[in-house]
Amino acid sequence: MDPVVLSSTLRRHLAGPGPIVALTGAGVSAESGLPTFRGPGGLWEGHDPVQLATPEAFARDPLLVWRFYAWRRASAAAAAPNAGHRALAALTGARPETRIVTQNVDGLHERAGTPSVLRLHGSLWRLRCVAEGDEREDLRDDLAPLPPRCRCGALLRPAVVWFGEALDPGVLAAAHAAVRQAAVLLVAGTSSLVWPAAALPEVAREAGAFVVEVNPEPTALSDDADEVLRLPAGRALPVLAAAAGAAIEIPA
Ligand code: BV8
Repeated sequence: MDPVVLSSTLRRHLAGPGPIVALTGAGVSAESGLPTFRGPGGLWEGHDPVQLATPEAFARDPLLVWRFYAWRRASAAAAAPNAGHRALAALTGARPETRIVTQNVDGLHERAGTPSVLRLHGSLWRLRCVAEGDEREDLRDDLAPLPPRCRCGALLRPAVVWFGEALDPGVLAAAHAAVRQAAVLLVAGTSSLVWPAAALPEVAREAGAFVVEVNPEPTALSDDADEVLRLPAGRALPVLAAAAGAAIEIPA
């Protein structure tokens, strides 16, 4: 496989001062075997995930939505962080001002060792009581009988942000603050179609960040990125992290 070659401009930006921020999407977990939302295999039992990830679907059929999320939890639990997740964790270790902002809910950045991940869309590993509203971490392998219920008797739901639901304002504000400070924004594994996450690269650019897209396919962001690496995240992120000072082996 040809080595990943970075431009001198990109190398200069990565080696320079200032925080590096990564905005990641489902594509960063693709090499861990987790299907993306819009890619091949993105369907679950013939259902479009986007149609299931809504409060309306949950209200209509909580059991169906919970079967989908129980499958997502089992898939994520069986998956391992890949070289892309590990590279970002190593970068955070080498340059502690690095921030990882993710749209993913699978927990693989955390399992790779990234200490504090800004989770824009919540987590498969946290549940919320629909009556009391409180959230709790729940790592159980098996939540049967589905749909799980709170001690109070009300339904529990995945503590993720569904389509049509507002993101946590504190998390969104922290993500905006992070990208506004970024010297370099790495946008990896996202089709840049889902708002308000898709607004973050423009916020970064307007504040002076050098924006790099890592994606084997063109996206809605590609024309506005300062540099595009048409590569899978598992190949590109280790090289980018090493160029930014992380001590990691570059997979052959
Ligand atoms: C909001 C959690 C307003 C759940 C997710 C009508 C009504 C209401 C809102 C809207 C509406 N129409 C539009 C909207 C806005 C809507 C939106 O953006 N819709 C899109 C479809 C147009 N947004 C919302 O609803 C947001 N909320 O607007 O609220 C509001 C405000 C105030 C008060 C009330 C309401 C909420 C959006 C969050 C939805 N939740 N996830 C779950 O995961 O189950 S989004 C979900 O889909 C993911 O989290 C992720 O964000 C998104 C998928 O996007 P990607 O991550 O980019 O994945 P995708 O499959 O698209 O692309 C993968 C990419 O990876 C591809 O480009 C591929 O080429 C690449 N790739 C593949 N392999 C690799 C790779 N890259 C690198 N390496 C590889 N190996």
